[in-house]
Amino acid sequence: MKDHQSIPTVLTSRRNFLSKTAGLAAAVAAAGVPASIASARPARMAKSLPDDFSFPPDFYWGAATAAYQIEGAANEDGRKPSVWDTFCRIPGRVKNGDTGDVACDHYHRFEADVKLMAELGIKHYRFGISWPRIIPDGRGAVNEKGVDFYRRLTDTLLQHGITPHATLLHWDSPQALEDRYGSWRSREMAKDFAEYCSQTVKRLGDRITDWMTINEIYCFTYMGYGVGQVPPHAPGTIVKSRKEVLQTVHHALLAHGLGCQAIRAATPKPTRVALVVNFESYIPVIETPENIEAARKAFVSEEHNGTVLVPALTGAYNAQALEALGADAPDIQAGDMKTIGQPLDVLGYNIYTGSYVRAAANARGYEILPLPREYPQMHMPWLNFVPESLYWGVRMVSEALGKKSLPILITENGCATDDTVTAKGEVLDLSRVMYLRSYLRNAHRAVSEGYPLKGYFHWSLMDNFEWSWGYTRRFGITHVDYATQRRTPKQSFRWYQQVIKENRLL
Ligand code: GCO
Repeated sequence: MKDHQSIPTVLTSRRNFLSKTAGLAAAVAAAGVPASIASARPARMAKSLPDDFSFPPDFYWGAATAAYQIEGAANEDGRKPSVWDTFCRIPGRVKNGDTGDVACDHYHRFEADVKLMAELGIKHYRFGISWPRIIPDGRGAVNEKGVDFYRRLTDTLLQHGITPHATLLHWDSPQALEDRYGSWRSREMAKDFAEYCSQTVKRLGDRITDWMTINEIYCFTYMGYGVGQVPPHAPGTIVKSRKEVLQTVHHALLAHGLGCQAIRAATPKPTRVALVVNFESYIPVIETPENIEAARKAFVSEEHNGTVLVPALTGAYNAQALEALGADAPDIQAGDMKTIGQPLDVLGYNIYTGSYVRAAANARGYEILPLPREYPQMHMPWLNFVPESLYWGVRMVSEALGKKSLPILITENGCATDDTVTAKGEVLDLSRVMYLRSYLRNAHRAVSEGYPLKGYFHWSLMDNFEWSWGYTRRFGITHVDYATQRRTPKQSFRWYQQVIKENRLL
């Protein structure tokens, strides 16, 4: 409590004040003091300390899922296969040969799942719409039965006071387009995606006004077509050259741009359009001006951000990233970059981990630091515990890309833990609570310092089909017993429920 008493009570500006108290939060965190203790201030001090880890009253609390990961009903009501249905059937691609055929059976259980969301207290829900449910052949006839499912789902959400945020493509593109022209290898894909957006928004735009075009372009392009690696992502085509991989990225960006235009042209109501990116976050290993500058440089010029986030937000690939690609840079047609750089209403940010950087006397001016073998990791080989990544990712959109007032939503954040149900029927996922508390503290820091972070969607509402990991990895705050489809809220669900209720970090 000694630290608290040293907080000055007279300060010149709100921003200064909040950043000082946020600094304190970080110090408390570093000292390993639980936030609940940190915020339990003596009553006499309460008034002079406006910052008790609370969030602005209009901050969005939500949870996220994706169509293929939860819906199941793969062959019902006219849906045809997506590239993931096919990929799952290639031996050795997905653990245990798991598929999304049944997944969480959300297609049939959505009413109970929406009740669960209401119990959690979220007012915002991000979910995926399945392209092969709406247009089973990828192009051409619309399957109205598929549309009806999303009508029923969104009506139920709205009845419970939950705003739907729909992602139009979360990786499950129609297999028919893979068969026709190799999906993202063709420019045709961008046009077909835009038409799908248009048809969907025409039909559902009366009840959905928050749209997200595409989820994580990096994953289904770089990892779906990777040269020289076994791609862990559908369609799993190994193309001949790196240039062809970059071309799939370019086509996906184009699809996003054309999709934005199509949504805006088709919507019957004012709408907000977002792109969801899992851009990389670089954390200055020590917060000095030199290292912050190093983080800024890495943020814009490393290949992943330089070829996805940067063109989407600025309408140009990062020059250094392009230079590093050399002859592998994608072919760009006249007008493409303008289409790609459509103004966005919101940026969706999926953040799980990050890398530490420091200034270096090399041509790039920075170096990315390797993590030691014993660095803490969640139940996934890529998921290093780097809570500051959330703060630095948000900050760099302002600082490195100049997008100081572009609203940002954390559209995914969470972790896999090795959960089991106890004899008492509980799931005590305390490592997830630890993870969330630490990442949300960094969300709080970003908001406190005035960065335009407007909301947070936890990944995920419930355990689900974790792509090439099948059902062997659990990211939910609700446990799913896949044999019975029984849902059990975990300890983290109860914790998040209370955070939402009090609108502050606990
Ligand atoms: C992603 C996807 C999600 C995953 C989640 C955990 O970020 O990879 O958007 O569908 O399930 O991220 O890996």
